[in-house]
Amino acid sequence: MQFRLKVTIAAAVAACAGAALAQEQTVTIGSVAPMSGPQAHYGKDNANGVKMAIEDLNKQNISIGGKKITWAVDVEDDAADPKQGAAVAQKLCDAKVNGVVGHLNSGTTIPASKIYHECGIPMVTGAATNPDLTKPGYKEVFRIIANDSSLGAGLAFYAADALKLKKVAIIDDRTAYGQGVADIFEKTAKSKGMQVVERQFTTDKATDFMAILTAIKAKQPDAVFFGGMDPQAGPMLRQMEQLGMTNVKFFGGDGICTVKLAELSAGAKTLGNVVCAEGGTSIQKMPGGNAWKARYDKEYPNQFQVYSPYTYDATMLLADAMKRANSTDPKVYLPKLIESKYKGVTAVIEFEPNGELKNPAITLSVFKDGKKTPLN
Ligand code: ABU
Repeated sequence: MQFRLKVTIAAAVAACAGAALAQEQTVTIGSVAPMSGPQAHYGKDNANGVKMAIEDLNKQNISIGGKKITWAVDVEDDAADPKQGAAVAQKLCDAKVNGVVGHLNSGTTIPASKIYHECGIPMVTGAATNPDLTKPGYKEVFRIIANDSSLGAGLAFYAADALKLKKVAIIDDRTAYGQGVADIFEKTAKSKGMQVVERQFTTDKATDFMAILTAIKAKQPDAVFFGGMDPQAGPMLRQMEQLGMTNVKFFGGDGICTVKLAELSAGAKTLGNVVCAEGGTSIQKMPGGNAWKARYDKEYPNQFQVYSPYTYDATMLLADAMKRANSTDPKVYLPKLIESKYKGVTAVIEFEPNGELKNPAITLSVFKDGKKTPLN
């Protein structure tokens, strides 16, 4: 009799524990960016934004579908490499993560988006800006930052209308981002009557640009436009100074609009010639941007670059759609994402039918005394 009572109690305890477990669930968000190699500083910044959002979500004691949610992040490294990006996307599909924030580079994000589409996992990028990303119309793909059509054209308008520049040379790194944004700049610059006196190419691994800069110098441009990232832009600015190109403006998109550019240009005076464009308003003008940045800096000192407010918002946006759907199942909450009207740190996020951000802003910045300073 005593034995039977013990068994009954044990069974009851086990059932209660099972019931408690059944009421809890871990929701995992994949965060993908280059975490190694020359672009690791961007990746760290992106992952920090996701981690901050995950911490905030865990403080909110959120229940979805009757289950208490523990929020988790799976940080993956695509090394800015399209093949590794595809492999990581497949890994996250196989792991059945609940959503993805990323990738960072257009060259990894575009091929990865097809994989997320095929496995039905929503992805939100706050960094990849090539307009081709949303052209296939995959319903799983969202971007919460202005794309290169705005960035490249905005810079060309500024060069022509505000600075009255006439002759420009263009360099790109042959990546999906670098080539794409350079093409848009070139087309717009020509439409504004500017003369493109030279077009040169490099790679996203190069650090020696003396040969192409020498060819460009001979054409006496008023400005160089560079489609690429800061690990190239920094040394390029140093080499422009060495070649005496100290009066030549230097334009670029969000890929060079980082805090790190000042460090990578290692004191070159040409940093003062930079005009860069990034999607969104400056952090100082974002609603709650200064307070958010102060929290970020406290938690991740000296790691802020450019996209972390967007990866923070992207994570919160996924959680918001899950809450509204009362489900963490990608198939169930996906239709809620396109209907988002989420008041984030960066903006009120609403989408066009193709997953692009509605009414994206852009900000132009210069570097004053080595510090990135918004013009608008
Ligand atoms: N948006 C610039 C850096 C990321 C990319 O689009 O490749």
